[in-house]
Amino acid sequence: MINIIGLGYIGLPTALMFAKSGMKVVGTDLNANLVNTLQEGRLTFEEEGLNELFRNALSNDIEFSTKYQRAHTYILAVPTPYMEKNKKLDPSYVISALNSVLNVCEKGAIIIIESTVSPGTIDKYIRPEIENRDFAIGEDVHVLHAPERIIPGNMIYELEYNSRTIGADNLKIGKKVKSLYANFCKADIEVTDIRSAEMSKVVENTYRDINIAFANELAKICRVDNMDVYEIIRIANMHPRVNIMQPGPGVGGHCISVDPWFLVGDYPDLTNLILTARKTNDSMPSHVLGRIRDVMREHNVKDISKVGLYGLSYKENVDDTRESPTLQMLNLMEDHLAFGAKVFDPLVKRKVANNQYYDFKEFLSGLEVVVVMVGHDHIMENIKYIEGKVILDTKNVISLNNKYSL
Ligand code: SAJ
Repeated sequence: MINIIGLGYIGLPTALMFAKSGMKVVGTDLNANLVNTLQEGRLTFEEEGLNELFRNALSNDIEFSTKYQRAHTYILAVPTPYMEKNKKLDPSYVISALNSVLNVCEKGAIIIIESTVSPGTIDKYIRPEIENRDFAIGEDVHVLHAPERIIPGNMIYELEYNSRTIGADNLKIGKKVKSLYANFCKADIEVTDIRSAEMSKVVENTYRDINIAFANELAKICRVDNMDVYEIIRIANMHPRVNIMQPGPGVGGHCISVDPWFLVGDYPDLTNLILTARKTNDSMPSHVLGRIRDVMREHNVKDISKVGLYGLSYKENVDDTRESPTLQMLNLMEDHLAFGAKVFDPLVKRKVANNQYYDFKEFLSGLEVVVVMVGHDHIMENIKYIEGKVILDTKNVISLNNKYSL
């Protein structure tokens, strides 16, 4: 039996994949509402292919529980935020889950940390916690790090086809866990030491953050002299050794906008580039606000309630609003402009903002300016409804000539 601790964006799909592969799975989460919902056969978030996988898993051997159960293998997929005061990792959720596991686990149990952690976390927090409880690591319990790499919007595919990394104290236990993941993962699984696994995961997301920051800086430069940043990036990327990402209204989600801070927090004197990239990406909601002001001025729109923000999630085709650039911008707007822009997202059904609309046509009614903050497929399928309006397209997804860009 395998026990997955934490049934969020990573833990739940992972638990379902193990169940699909025929293993007995228990999914544990302290949130009783979440567990009840899953027990009633309802999902807690939307994701391409998740419903089908859920139905498949339910017909296999899976159960959901708020109680930690005795098992031989545990996978911890709990939140690992950073602390606002010093940008260092907050290990409290992992430590708490670990202690609950240690209360019930079998001798020789395998404890796999899947949550992204800052490099050194397992040495600094996890090993001492285990040893303080008089467990011998490598005998009474084994501890490993197997960071996930799946991207929201394509998680189910990537669970099966993305390569993975497993950090282990020795090759034997690493290979054992490799064969466990090979139950559903068809790609390469690389076994390394724990510190390298921790670091490589954070490095992957930091690389992406820096690349996006470069694109965002280019967008700002191009704005000054009215150059087309998308055309420039398109052409530059035709060079066989250049691969610049796309500018946008900011970097959201709970990974790319968080993980680089772990390095800044732990190595403040060595992370100028990483910190600057973070700041550049965090400055984009404010840049978009400036562009909204430009467009309003140019079209003599005085009333912010004539402006509508399309998209509340942190990126296209997901309903996740964590660290969403739109929400960051709304916070700024409350400070700088008379608040009142309308907001709408076809995928975000719960209320996350003031003046949020749930019907596209009601949202558009009376609007003069539509600001596209997220490139959901929905907006491309409904371009005809916004054609007559002034459009500020921060994601470069609208194929109309007279639109405004970043
Ligand atoms: N974004 C841009 N420009 C781009 C690409 C993305 O502005 O060219 C923005 C998005 O709009 C979004 C943010 O960046 O606001 C992050 O989105 P994302 O699609 O780049 O990444 P995440 O956060 O959804 O998932 C990342 C992935 N990491 C990498 O690609 C290196 C995923 O594989 C990880 O599993 C995930 O973080 C995680 O859990 O760590």
